[in-house]
Amino acid sequence: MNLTTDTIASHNADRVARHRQLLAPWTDSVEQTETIIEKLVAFQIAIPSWALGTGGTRFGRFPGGGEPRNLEEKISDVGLLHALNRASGAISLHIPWDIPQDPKAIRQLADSYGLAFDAVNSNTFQDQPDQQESYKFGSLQHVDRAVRQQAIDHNIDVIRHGVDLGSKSLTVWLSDGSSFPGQLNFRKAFERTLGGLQDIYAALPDDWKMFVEYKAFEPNFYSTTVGDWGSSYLYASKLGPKAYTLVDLGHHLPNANIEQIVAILLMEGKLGGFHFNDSKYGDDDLTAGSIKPYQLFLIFNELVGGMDARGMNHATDLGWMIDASHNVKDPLEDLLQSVEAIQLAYAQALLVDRDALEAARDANDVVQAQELLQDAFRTDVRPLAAEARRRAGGALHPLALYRNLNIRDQLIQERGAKSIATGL
Ligand SMILES: [Mn+2]
Repeated sequence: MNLTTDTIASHNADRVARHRQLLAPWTDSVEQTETIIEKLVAFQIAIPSWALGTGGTRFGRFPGGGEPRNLEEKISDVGLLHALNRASGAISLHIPWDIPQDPKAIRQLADSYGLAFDAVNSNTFQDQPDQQESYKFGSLQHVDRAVRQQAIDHNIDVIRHGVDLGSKSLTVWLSDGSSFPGQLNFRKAFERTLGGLQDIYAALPDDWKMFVEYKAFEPNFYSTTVGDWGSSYLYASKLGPKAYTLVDLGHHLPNANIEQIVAILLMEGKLGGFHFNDSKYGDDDLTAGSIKPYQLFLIFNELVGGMDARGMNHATDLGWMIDASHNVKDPLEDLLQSVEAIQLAYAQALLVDRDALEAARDANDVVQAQELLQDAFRTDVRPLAAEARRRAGGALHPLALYRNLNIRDQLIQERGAKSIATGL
């Protein structure tokens, strides 16, 4: 469904007086206000095609209805999010769930919503009905050359689909690993995986990036062949300059210091992109910022500091993507919440007084260093995010407008109460 500019304008008209009151202290007295708003306007977060339906758990799935039934409807859903918040201007596809039958038409459709195609994702973690070999014991790490070749061919196929759509990056997440001690020769698994990644890398267009995503555990529970940032960094370094590490916030062991990982990868020029989500226990894929907002802020603090140290463009030099799954929420509402949480953490990180922070560090003033970070984190930057949306043509309060328009009910009428998103 399409949102008209009139709908958004009338929503904003009802709220703009209050919004101006909240924004006034910023424009009156905070020097960086304009810069932060401009950076927020430019900052776009890609929505994964697989987060538009109800994900469920191993135990059950409770779909809310109106899920997108095909790629066109997935693009339409992301277009809707983008119309509301003007910060979701890209979609990340998953092959084979989202194979475009008519790439030209799909590109035009995405274009009509102002959407670009972010990283394309391959899938060798499950068997497809028509495939010859099984990934039960891994894909690129597999002892059988034929299985490895099938996985390589699939990834090259994914690159081709991405090229057709104007994507510029491939994300490879491998579920490869072992569930029991003794099952796998770690060294051989690494070497076979590296060999496969090299073949895929060789098929990468010159202006593309390859993101090597790591994950500490699950679906394998004893070892994972790309298990942590160290192994991802190792693969990416051996592959070459187009290969980077991708950090998924949920893919670490509990209490890992993700902000430090981010700082080191950025320093080495090997951080490629992000999958945002949040978690309490494992790879819970919850709404970004819903459980550990301070961690999200600390990560952005390192991102902003690290990108500025390398003269990088915040909006375009890293891949910003959400990777989440929704069990009990309307997926679109959840994604609106995630995007806003990411914007807020980013804006707070932009507020950090970096010169003062370095001075405090150099003076071993631990208290002051902590104060500087917490001062930024405890600042309510929501008026800045709202202003960025308003200026970009979005809604001051996307979630409120989504609810007022009963969009989910409209989607259920259009698509049915039992529609299931492809891939779920
Ligand atoms: Mn991920």
